[in-house]
Amino acid sequence: MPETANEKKKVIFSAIQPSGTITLGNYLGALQNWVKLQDDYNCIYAVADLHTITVRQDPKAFRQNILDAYALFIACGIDPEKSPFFIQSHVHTHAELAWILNCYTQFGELSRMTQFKDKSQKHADNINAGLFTYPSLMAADILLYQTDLVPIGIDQKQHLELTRNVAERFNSIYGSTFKIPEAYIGQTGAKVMSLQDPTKKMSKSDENVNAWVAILDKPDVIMKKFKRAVTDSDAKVCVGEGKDGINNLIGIMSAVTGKTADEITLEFEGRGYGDFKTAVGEAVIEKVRPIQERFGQLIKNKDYLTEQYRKSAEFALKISQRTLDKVMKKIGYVAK
Ligand code: ATP
Ligand code: LTN
Repeated sequence: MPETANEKKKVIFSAIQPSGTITLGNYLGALQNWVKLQDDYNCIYAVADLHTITVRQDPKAFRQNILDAYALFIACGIDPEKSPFFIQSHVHTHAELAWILNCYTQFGELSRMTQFKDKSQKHADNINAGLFTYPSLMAADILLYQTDLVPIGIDQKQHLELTRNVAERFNSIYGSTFKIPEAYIGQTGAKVMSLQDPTKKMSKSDENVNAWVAILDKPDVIMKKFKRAVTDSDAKVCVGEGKDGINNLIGIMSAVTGKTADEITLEFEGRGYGDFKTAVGEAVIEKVRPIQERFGQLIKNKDYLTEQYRKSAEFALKISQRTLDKVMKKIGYVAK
């Protein structure tokens, strides 16, 4: 991509943490959009492994999760030849700009982040400074590439707002330095909910494994999780108030099949929840089958993966260094 990229296309940047197995929520809410955007934009994607150590990781599992995520995203359709796709810790400008942005971000702003509040409750024994300043690193990721659009799920909107505020603040002190990015929220699968508590988002760090479906879950596991999904006592397959579980299953069905909620309601008229849950399970299994096959081949091909993440990191460094140099010069640092 780099050489042939159309300069006029808008720049897209996004990243996902390799904090465990990638879920159906990640796929429908984020990855599926990333894949679609590749033709119309200059996309740059990353595995955000620096963010991940805000929660303690086991080194061996962490290394595997990073490589698995890298291979899985390619299996889902990210093409690193078209869209540079790198590992965040391989590109040193991210940590450097994050430090600088920390000094332009207020304590009060960071204290208001709901992800920080949620995660400090969940990890009460390790409320580290990195967890608190996490949004500055995310802002650095985005701003380094003069990004126009950031495809994210609704849960990340607050972080993007903060990124915009920090960028505007910096620009107003030093003159135009950063492009002000906008959120890009896909229509389908914007928020996939937990299968066990459909008022909460499906999250890969949920301790209840039945709450989420991993893209790499075996077909029988996927089916079991859907069969156990929490619903209601209404027994009618339709979107409605107080029907969070069914609303979520209809949303998932719609996102994986492309059918509308009305079409799904019509199809399942007069049929029970059991039938519907099985059908959703089957549709999801069909959706992930080719991805799983491709993942199986890719993860064995270490040379290919290494070549791709090295090439992409080289490209990302070149682009991001320009922004970092500009920032440092404006602040008053002495040139090397
Ligand atoms: P964690 O449990 O570690 O917080 P997560 O599963 O919530 O992880 P993230 O790594 O925070 O996932 O998110 C990766 C991307 O997937 C983000 O763009 C996020 O908005 C999107 N995403 C995560 N969960 C969902 C969900 N349930 N529905 C839709 N999009 C989601
Ligand atoms: N914080 C995000 C992951 C993330 C990201 C980014 C998303 C890290 N850096 C830059 C978009 C742009 C998350 O937890 N989903």
